Amino acid sequence: MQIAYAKYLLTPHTIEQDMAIAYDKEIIAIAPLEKLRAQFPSAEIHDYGNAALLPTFANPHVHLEFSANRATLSYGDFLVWLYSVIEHREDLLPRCEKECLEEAIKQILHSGTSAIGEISSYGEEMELCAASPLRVHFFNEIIGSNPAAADVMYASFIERYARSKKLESPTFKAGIAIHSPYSVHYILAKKALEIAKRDNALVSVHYAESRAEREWLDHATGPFKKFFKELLGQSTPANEPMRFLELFQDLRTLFVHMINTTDKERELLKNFDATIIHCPVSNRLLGNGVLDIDALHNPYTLATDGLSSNYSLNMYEEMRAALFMHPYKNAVTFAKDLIVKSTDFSHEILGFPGGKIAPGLPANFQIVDIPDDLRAREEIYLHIILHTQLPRKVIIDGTEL
Ligand code: MCF
Ligand code: FE
Repeated sequence: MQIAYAKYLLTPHTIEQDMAIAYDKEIIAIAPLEKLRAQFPSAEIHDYGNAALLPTFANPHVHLEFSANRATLSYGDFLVWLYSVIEHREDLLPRCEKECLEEAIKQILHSGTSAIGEISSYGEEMELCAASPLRVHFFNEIIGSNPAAADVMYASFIERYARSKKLESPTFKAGIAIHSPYSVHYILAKKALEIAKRDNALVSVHYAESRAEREWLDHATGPFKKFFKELLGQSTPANEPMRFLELFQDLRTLFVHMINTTDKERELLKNFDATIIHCPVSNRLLGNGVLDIDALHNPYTLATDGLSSNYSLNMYEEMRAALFMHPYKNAVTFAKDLIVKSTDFSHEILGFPGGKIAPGLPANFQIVDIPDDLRAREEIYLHIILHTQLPRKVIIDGTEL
């Protein structure tokens, strides 16, 4: 048994002062330090002093396969980025083998994140994900807008999905990713989603990410017209947006980006089991703009996206970006919102227990330094986001990293 004390404990919904937690692999009790010391006299005690103890984060949308990217891919404009992915994919992905993947996972863990939603197009990182201390919801991606290639793409998806199903455990779950409405043929999406329905699998889909996507799907014009004609010999979009969205009716889905949605689309999703995944840094770098979070009818949460469109997988960086990209939101209350979403809510949507400090949950928590001169207690969430580069300590399943 161990006991951890910090001046502030964020459950994360409430701020408790001068409370400690007793834990082994799980959190056993929450009480004042003296009480726990008397109850567990042989426990090892960690006194972190002027710090906050809070749950670890979940990052529901990453692409670990792209973790070798620093400056290979072009930023600035979505289509320019996409052309650069096509051009460099073959040399970029093989650059991220075991060592590179392990480094990315290590950085995720050390920045206070213990659960991820991993979007995987080849499945090479599957075993590493399953064996790591991270909780991983592993989304096997299906892609392919050309009907001629549909069978090959479907077979590859089914093989990877089956392989991930076999690896399922309390810390590893198999999910399904439909890449996007412009890149997945309607029939292919439908078939993959029938599997999701059968298995009650969680689904992830990139939707309404760029203005180019909107122009292409709505009017078959814009920069995607040339892209599809030259690279795939295609002159019509793979999907009609509303018909595509209706495929997700009876599923649990993470809709990623959602910047350029219409009123009608947002209305339709109202009655779906849908969560919006907001990736502000990725959206900024690819020139896609800012998600209007107040226009959404569904709950949203935060993610980094991959190193294919971000400089970091650290959720503190992402929260700072979100804070500054929504300048009309009250910084104090919005900061609390971001921390609650990134801990409790993101664990809930990925289907892993955690994201809260409560007895019976895994002992997954982090310790962050708090400025000595903090006066307004309720501003602690904001100061955590402003001042934390990395947590001082990260504890996963009761063990310090
Ligand atoms: O989320 C970002 C930007 N939007 C779309 N796709 C990706 C992102 N980062 C990586 N990707 C992957 C995607 O999963 O890049 C490929 C897919 O495998 C793009 S399609 C050639
Ligand atoms: Fe993505």
